[in-house]
Amino acid sequence: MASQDYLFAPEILDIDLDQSDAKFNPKLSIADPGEGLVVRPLAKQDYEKGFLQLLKELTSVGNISQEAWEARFNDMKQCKDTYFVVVIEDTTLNKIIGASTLVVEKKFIHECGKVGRVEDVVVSNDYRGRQLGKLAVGIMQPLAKKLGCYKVTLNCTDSMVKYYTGLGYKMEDNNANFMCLRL
Ligand code: 16G
Repeated sequence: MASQDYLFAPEILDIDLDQSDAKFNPKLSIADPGEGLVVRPLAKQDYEKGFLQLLKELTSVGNISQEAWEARFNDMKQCKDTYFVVVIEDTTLNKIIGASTLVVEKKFIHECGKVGRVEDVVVSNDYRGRQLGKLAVGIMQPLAKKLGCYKVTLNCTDSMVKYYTGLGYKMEDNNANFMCLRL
């Protein structure tokens, strides 16, 4: 296989899922996420592996040319230590079937602290029942910790609140409202 251009160094995913509030039964690890599956950073070559088609299961994606894809990928890669798009590939089909993103936001508050934002979590409907949603979200916690974040946040629909609560996320008393102004 031609060498892959990864968004971030694969060694960064050398983390222990046991440090996540998400509990797996049967046990899963990043090195062994299930038969035929691999967890790794997004690669430039994933344009050919259905990454954008997968995102369409989450929301609108539109038509993205290979040129536009590569430009955005390069931009994200250049923003060092900021974008961590993690994918789950079914290597038997060369297809991306799950993904989640950690965006690391640098702050002045909390002594120049960092906040991890979990974004664009999606697992193909065809792979339900294999704990892969839990895996995609569960990875983000030890990853954010390893990258020095003091908290991880996400926004979701009302129907998903219970799901994320089960993975350790809480509505904070004075800070639970996600507000949005669409442009
Ligand atoms: C969900 C996603 C968010 C994504 C948004 C897209 C998670 C935890 N949350 O809220 O990351 O950006 O959907 O919705 O995956 P939009 O197309 O309305 O912006």
